[in-house]
Amino acid sequence: SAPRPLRGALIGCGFFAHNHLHAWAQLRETHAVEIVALCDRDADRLATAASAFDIPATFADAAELLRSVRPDFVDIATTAPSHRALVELAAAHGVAVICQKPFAPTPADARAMVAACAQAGVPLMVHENFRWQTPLRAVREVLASGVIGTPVWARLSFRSAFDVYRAQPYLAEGERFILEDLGIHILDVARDLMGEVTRLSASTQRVNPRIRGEDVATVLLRHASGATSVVDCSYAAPREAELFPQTLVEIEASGGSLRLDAGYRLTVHQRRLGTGLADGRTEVRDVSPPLHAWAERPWHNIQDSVLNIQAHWLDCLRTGREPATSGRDNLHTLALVEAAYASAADDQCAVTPQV
Ligand code: NAD
Ligand code: 89V
Repeated sequence: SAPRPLRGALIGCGFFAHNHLHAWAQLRETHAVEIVALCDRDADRLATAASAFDIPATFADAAELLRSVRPDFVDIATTAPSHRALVELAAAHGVAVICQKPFAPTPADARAMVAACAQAGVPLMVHENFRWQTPLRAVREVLASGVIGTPVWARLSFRSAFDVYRAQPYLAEGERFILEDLGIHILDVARDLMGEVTRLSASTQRVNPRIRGEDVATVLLRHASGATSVVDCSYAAPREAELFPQTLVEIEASGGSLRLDAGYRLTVHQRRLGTGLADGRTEVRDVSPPLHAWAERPWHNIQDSVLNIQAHWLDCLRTGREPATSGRDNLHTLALVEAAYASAADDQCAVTPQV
C-alpha cells in the first residue's frame, strides 16, 4: 500500500524557497510528501508563496506553526543568522529538520545545532545541494566505478560574472562573500569527490568595489588520500560565454582522467593498461541536467539538485538512514570554509581544518 504522506512545513518564503516549493510539489506523487504550512515574518512574502502554491496554513511565527501544525519535518530556507534559533526550536518540538546552507555563521552555532538534534533524536540535513547536481553525480559515478583508478589531482572551478546581487542583495552586504556563499558548495563537492582534507591554503580578492566581501577565492587542498585539489571561484570573471552556475571539473587518476567541461560535457579517458601511453579509450557524454517544467535557465542545474536532495531527504526519513549532507557531515565542509578564511587572513599560511 502507498506510504502515508510525510507532512512538511517551510520556514522562510524568500527568493530561493520557491525552488523548494516547486520541488516538493513535484515530489508529491512520487515520494508521498505534502507541504502543509508556511512561515515567514514578512507578510507579503508569506502571502505570495501561500497563493502561488495553494497552501492556506500560514504563520508569522515558527513556534506557533510547530505548536499548531505538528509537521513531520521543517524545511528552513531562511538566511544563516536565523538558523540556530529555528533548528533548536524544531529539535525542542521533536521535529526533523532540513536547514539551508550556509548552515551557521560560526562553527560554535553549527556544533550546537548538531548537538541539539542529536539530543532530541531528530534527523538533521543541511540543504547542501551542489553535490546533488546531475553532472556532478555523473562525475562521482565515474570515480566510484573505478574505471580511471585512484584520483591524485583535481581542479574544481566556478567562474562567472552573473549578477547574483539582484535576487540576493544580502550577498553584497556581508563581510564574507564568495567562500561563505558559493565556495562552501565547491569545497563540499571537493570533499565528496576527493575525500576529507588535511591541509589547505587560500587566497582571496575583492574585485568588485561595490560589494563588501571577497568575490574571488583560490584554495589549494591536500586530501587525506595524498591527493591535491585546487578550488577556484569567482563572481568577477567576465567571459565571452557566461557559464553560471556550472562547476567545471578536471580529475587526474592512476588509470586515466576526466573532465566536466562547459555545456555539461563529460570526457572520460582510460589509459591503456600496461602501455603507459596516452592513447587509451576516450568517451564523451552529455550529462546536462533535466529542465523541469517549473525550472528556468540558467538556474535549472541548481533547481534540479534541489529536487534531488529533497528526494534523498524523504528516502532517508522513511528508511532511518543518515542524509549524505547531515549536520554532522556539514561540520567538515564548514571547517574548510573557516580554514580558508583563516589562511587568506594570515597571508595564505597552510591551515588544518578543525571540526
Ligand atoms: P531571502 O532573504 O530572499 O529569504 C529569506 C526569508 O526568510 C525572508 O523572506 C525572511 O523574511 C524569512 N525569515 C528570516 N528569518 C525568519 C524567521 N526567524 N522566521 C520566519 N521567516 C524568517 O533569502 P534567499 O535568497 O531565499 O536565501 C535563503 C537561504 O538559501 C540562504 O541561506 C542562502 O544562502 C540559501 N540559498 C541557497 C541556494 C542553494 O543552491 N542551495 C541558492 C540560493 C540561496
Ligand atoms: O547556490 C547558492 O548558494 C547561491 C549562488 C549560486 C548565487 O551562489 O547563493
